[in-house]
Amino acid sequence: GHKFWSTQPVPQLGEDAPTTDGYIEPSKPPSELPQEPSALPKDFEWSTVDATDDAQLRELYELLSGHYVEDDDASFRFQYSAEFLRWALMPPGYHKDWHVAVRVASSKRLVAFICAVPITLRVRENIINASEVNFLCVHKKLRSKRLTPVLIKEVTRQCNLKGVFQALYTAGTLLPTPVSVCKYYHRCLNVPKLVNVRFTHVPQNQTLARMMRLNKVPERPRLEREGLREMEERDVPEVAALYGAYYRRFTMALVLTEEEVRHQFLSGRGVGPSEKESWRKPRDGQVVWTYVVENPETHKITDFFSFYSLPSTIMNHPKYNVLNAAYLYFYATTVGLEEGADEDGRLKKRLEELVGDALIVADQAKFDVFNALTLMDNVCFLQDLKFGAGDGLLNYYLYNWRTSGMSGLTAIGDVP
Ligand code: YNC
Ligand code: MG
Repeated sequence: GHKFWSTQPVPQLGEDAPTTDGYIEPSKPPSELPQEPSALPKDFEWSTVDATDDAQLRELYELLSGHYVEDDDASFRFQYSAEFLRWALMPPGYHKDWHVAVRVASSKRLVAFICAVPITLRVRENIINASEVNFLCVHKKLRSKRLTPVLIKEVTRQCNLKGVFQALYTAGTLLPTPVSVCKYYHRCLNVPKLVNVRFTHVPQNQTLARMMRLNKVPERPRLEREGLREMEERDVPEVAALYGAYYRRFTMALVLTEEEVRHQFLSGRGVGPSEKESWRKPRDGQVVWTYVVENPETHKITDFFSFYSLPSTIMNHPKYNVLNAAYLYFYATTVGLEEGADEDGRLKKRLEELVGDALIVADQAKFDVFNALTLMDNVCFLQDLKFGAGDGLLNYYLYNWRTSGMSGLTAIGDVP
């Protein structure tokens, strides 16, 4: 049984699918909310991580790189960079109170963390002022002490105090109750390294050389002649409009303002000169890569794609200690979407061109592997672009919102 989750406003496992969408518990006025956080075990105290302070970001980086999510056989552990954390924790309208930390009272050492950031979420026709909860982490020495429910209740209280009563979150763990489940897919780029660190293996009927040949990608993006270039500040309004039009097609999606588009696609780009050939060289601290296609005649933006950098620590390997992984992020196109129909497969072909170019940019930027989930329109191109199914799943959850499972297209998650 779920001692904690059975008390929370989430659909319980095995419950009948709802017939209408809506909240589970009504919102409360501030006066009815607990004014103080719950008590922590003796020797610990509530705190925050100030994401504007590099020293505190560094502390969070240290906690997560030692204690955050690992794969099933403890070979790889996510290693979010400090720059990534700054980008993820400080979107437009972020609240520092939502970056909830637990510290040792005497030493102030950071031992647990959870955070929320504001989002606008559309689920079917409902637009929800919600939060996205992420980076829940408890130091390995403090596991199985029921600290997690205390952290979740505190981040919930902080969201409630700002008038937010719904949340979106993902986890590899199965909890009550996913709205959607995605599978991870992987596109090998640096085959010898991936084989060496046992991320993948050479199939029996193959050789390493053949596997390398099969996975080789061209050196220059194919859409360069059609106007592929890095996204710039002046593209924000058009990219926002393109995003809005494309994501209307999905059952569940984030709603992004222009300010949020700027943050998601430009602010995580790191520092350094912006050169014409910059797709060849990552900038210092670059977290996100965003490319647009500008039609050379009309100068309209017809497509964009983005991916982000999330390395993993390779545990116990004599030669390599970091796996450089790129993750497909948002993308959109206008090609093949006229009338909403795609009878001749133009959308599929265009997405193959776009994501194919994302692979080339990622390969030039020295990523070892390119990952994607079975969400949005990804399923239509994963196979032809030589992605292979991984064994990881990612469950998507909504807090205090009832909706039936997401069959068909969703921008966040896809029921298998
Ligand atoms: C998890 N990932 O089931 P029951 S994902 C939520 N998300 O409760 P204890 C989780 N709940 O079943 P431990 C969870 N994992 O008895 C476990 N639980 O009802 C539940 N790993 O607590 C679990 N990060 O403290 C059980 O467990 C209760 O010491 C047990 O700690 C768990 O960020 C954890 O995977 C995950 O650091 C912190 O293992 C620890 O084992 C750890 O005794 C490595 O807890 C890192 C890791 C999780 C990544 C993520 C999303 C989190 C979402 C949290 C839910 C948010 C709800 C919405 C709140 C805002 C609402 C508004 C408005
Ligand atoms: Mg615990």
